[in-house]
Amino acid sequence: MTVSDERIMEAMVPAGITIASTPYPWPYDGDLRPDNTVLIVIDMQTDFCGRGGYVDSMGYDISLTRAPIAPLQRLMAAFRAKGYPIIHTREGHKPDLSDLPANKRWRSQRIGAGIGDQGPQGRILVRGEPGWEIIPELAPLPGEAIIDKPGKGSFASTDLELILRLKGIRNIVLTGITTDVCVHTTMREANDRGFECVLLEDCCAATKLENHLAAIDMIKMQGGVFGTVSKSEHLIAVMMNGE
Ligand code: C5J
Repeated sequence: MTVSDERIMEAMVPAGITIASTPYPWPYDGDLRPDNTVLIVIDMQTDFCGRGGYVDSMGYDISLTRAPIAPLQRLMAAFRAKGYPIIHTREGHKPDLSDLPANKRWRSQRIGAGIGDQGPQGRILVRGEPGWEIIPELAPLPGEAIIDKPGKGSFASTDLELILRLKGIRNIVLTGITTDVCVHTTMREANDRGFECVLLEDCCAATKLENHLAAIDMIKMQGGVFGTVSKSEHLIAVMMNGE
């Protein structure tokens, strides 16, 4: 980088409030407030991180997808204490499976975790079943929106965008599971709709560590192709101390 490149980069650091993140401080323009910023907690359901749920039934190690629980508890406490909104999502299908594409069901059946089939936590990924519930450690509080989605992205076939626009939200903090599937899909959808996104890497996880790391790396390409990546401690420090 030349001296003039460094000057250009310095001039582009915004004057307002930002958090340390890679590849750029977030949000890009320093406009971080409780009334324009939301935390989205994606799919922290028994099916994705509990014993006998969908991910467990597929044979993956749920200690990976449980790793974000403690950091998320701290982050959610900070959001609630400072009056920032939280939105939760749940992946799942109607009991009659009318919103379950045949190919999604077929693919799950092939690996022994058929969506809609009976499992130890009730019918797999079906709304209203025990496995579909958000885990008690991260239970939503009354007044926090819950988005039920039939797919991987949180915008497809849901009213999430309407809710965000009506609230005046423009900054989105992305967390939850899994980094490479539902979190990434939601981040891409949000970025394409003009939202300013940060993913908190300690508050996300995948069914395979390499996929979590690769998904994080992808965000950092092209100057932040979908947004930027940070850790919860940086955001909590700014929210609690105004640093
Ligand atoms: C998956 C999700 N991995 N919540 N869903 O099927 O990421």
